[in-house]
Amino acid sequence: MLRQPLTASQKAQYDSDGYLMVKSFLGLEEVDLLYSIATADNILRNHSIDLNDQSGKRTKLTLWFTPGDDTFGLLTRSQGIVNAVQALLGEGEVCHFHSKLMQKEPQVGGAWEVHQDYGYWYKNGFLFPDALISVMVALTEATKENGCLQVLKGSHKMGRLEHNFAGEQQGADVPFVEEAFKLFERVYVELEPGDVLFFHPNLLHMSEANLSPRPRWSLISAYNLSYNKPFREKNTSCITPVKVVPDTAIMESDPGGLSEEMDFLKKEDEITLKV
Ligand SMILES: O=C(O)CCC(=O)C(=O)O
Repeated sequence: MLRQPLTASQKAQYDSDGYLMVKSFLGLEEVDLLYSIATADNILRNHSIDLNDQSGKRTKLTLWFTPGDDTFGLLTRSQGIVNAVQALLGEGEVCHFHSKLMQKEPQVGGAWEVHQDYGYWYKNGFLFPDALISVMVALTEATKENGCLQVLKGSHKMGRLEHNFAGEQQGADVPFVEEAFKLFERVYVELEPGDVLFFHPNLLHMSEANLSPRPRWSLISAYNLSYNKPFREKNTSCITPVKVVPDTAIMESDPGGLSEEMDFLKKEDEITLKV
């Protein structure tokens, strides 16, 4: 499927709200392929790690750095996504920091504390938050009921807040979060499979546990511009320009999952986790 380039008004919306949702950015056949690989792939399952929220509920994710030639790698390197990231970040070479497959299982999928992604990434030593972005691709529907992402619209304008451990996650400084809730509109970002959400690393966001009978799976990929060299990050994918492939490569590829050789995040690395 060929994707439309983002317009100037979409870029203006991202700048002012801190996020941009694009409906049906992926076609349903692409999502079906990705979701079927995600749910069947043993390598993805074997490399998943659990992160507990404050109530001890488990959230499962699999994170890798360098995008490969598998179907997920082709998606994250595809022209349409890279062009959209470029349009939102501006000049510079687009690099893939990491991707994580979020597996929010029915009844158990844990919550995510209120945080900014830059609350984590600052600790990796990235100097320029505006050169980073998260791209969430919905593989299943995400609703209020199954714990969709919630954002505080416009909160990225506050800049970076302090973050502290909350369970096994990082949470933004509570008094600042309380003030932010008074000022900014809370938006439940409900997505259908194939919808994509781009969001700024200083946007405050969170999600509740999935207490519904339905799974909520998504892929969240983080991108960076190559000039933004982190001084505490050993992995170099975030400063290696993406080898772009045409959008059509996703469906033309031999549908395959990730390789065992990939640089997956391990549980012991979690201390520096950005996830
Ligand atoms: O998928 C979710 O529910 C939240 C994930 C999140 O907040 C993150 O990855 O930064």
